[in-house]
Amino acid sequence: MPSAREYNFDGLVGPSHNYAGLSFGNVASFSNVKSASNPRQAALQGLAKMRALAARGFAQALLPPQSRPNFRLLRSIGFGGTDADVLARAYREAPVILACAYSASPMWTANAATVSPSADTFDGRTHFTAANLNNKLHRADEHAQSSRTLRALFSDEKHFAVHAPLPSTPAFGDEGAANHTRLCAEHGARGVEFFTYGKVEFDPSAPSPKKYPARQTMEASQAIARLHGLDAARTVFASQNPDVIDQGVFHNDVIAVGNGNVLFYHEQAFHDEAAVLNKLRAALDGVGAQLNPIRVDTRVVSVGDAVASYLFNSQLLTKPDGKMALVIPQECEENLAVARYLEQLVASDGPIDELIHFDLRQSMRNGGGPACLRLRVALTELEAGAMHQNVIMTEALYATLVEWVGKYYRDQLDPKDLADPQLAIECQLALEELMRILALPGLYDLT
Ligand code: SUG
Repeated sequence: MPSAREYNFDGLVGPSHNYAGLSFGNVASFSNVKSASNPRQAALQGLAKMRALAARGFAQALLPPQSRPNFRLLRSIGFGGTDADVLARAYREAPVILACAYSASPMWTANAATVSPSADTFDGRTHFTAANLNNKLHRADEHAQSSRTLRALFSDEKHFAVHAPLPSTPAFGDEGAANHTRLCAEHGARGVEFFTYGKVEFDPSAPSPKKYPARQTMEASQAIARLHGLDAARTVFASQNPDVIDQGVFHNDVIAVGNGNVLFYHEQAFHDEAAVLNKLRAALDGVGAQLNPIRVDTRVVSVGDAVASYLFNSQLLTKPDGKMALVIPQECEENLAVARYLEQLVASDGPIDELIHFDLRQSMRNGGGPACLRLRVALTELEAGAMHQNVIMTEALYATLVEWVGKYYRDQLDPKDLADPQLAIECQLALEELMRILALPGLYDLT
């Protein structure tokens, strides 16, 4: 069995990062609507996380932002003329749709795709499917660039397969890795792929939320598992608890995270907790691993505290000594119940013995914590060598990108700024230079 490392591909925050309240069901997005954002700070906060984790020896790379505003979207719905005409009329007649076209949401790369490492798939290649994200207008077109980006980074078909996204229709609502976790003895070994969903499109009697939308369907999860050629004995599907979706858990990664043989989760995460644990135990047994569940009880941390602090939207990273570090947002330290819980967690002699916290406030205010900001791709040494190298985080790349951000990013964006045609030009210039920095000349179609 070749050994493998888990690369975390963090989303580089784009220059149009703003707060438009576009995600019904995502509490932070809704509560910060129309406040001023700071794209420069957002990008620097994300880069600081990448740099610090790379410096600690974790395998760290990035996924570039997408081209904004999305003129294709605006023109397809009848806004015509010059680019400046399109922006002016869209701002006048449909400001929310203009905000959708400007959203920097591709920064949350956990939603970019679902990834199955080569150890799990029928043909021994790493499989990717970009998520259609069809539940929200501002995210529904991301898959086109996400697929293009993945094909550019993972172009060697001997090692990688990039599938077309699922059909963009409610039955196949797919939100990528935000509802997918892989459990295993070690990254290079065969693992168990664990898919969670919020509703079953064709079974109205199945559990589903009442207030907020369920973004991932069972039908989508099953389709991905088929496309990636996963073995049924090593694949587990489970329903989220619809009641927590209605409390703001719009993706399972807001209430659970897995790494290695550890599943760190909230008592109320799943519709049927006991069945989930039994299935995971049995499947892991088949790959010679033993499930290590870390359950957080409601009486210790309420669902409300979990959503407010993003305790579970953390990254669980295996360190060279085999112990794990939990990468958390600063908000966890500011929530009394969560901070107290974490203190006791790292002292408990369990698998998690360290907390690494980051200030990711710019992203958090749109409902994106450490885990939303990264896509995990476990790669063998051979596969890592076959991917595009210039997206791997190094001190040199960090320094170049900090300078690039300083040159192109504004430090304040108000809702009215989206009408400024200069902003669109700045965004385009920034990406043109980024293509050079990352040595990806055909990355964007900027025609
Ligand atoms: O899809 N927020 C994102 C946050 C994604 C978090 N991802 C994971 N949990 N994996 C979303 O709801 C807000 C945009 C705005 O309101 O301006 C937004 O899209």
